[in-house]
Amino acid sequence: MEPSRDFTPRLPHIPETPITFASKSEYACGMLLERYVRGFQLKNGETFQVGVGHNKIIDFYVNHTFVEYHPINLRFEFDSPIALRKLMEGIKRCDNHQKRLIIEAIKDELAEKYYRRRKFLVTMAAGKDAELVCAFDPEQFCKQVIRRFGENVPKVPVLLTQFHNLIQRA
Ligand SMILES: [Mn+2]
Repeated sequence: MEPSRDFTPRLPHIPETPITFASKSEYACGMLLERYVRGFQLKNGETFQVGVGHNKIIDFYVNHTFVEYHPINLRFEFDSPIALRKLMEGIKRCDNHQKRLIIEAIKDELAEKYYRRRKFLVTMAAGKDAELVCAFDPEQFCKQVIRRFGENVPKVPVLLTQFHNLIQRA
């Protein structure tokens, strides 16, 4: 049988690969890494979901750098539902500008705390020179990871469109 000439390789669908993604956005991150970083391939435990001890894993290992994609969602980040309720109640009557500043400040602080906790684990597992990049939204991931490690990478707005298309397709 002749191989079909109109065969075009496609990205693997999630169920066809032994790799399982925690979320659609993590899937998008993984696909962009494979698309743009030369030689990068998702491999469980090696370049993807890499154990760093204490039952913790880091999403990706790219060019000798640990990469964690972790969007900050206050509803999941707050350990205390009472504290979250107080915060939401407290900012109810603030104007939008004040609301945005308060939420942003809390998100920034939680992101910083998250980074420090993860950096500690990475240091314990791989030494003090091990680098960790935490991206807290798609734009940071595109800028700090894909633009940095990729080759022939389009500009950030184009990358972001691809990111969102991948999420749709996942
Ligand atoms: Mn993650």
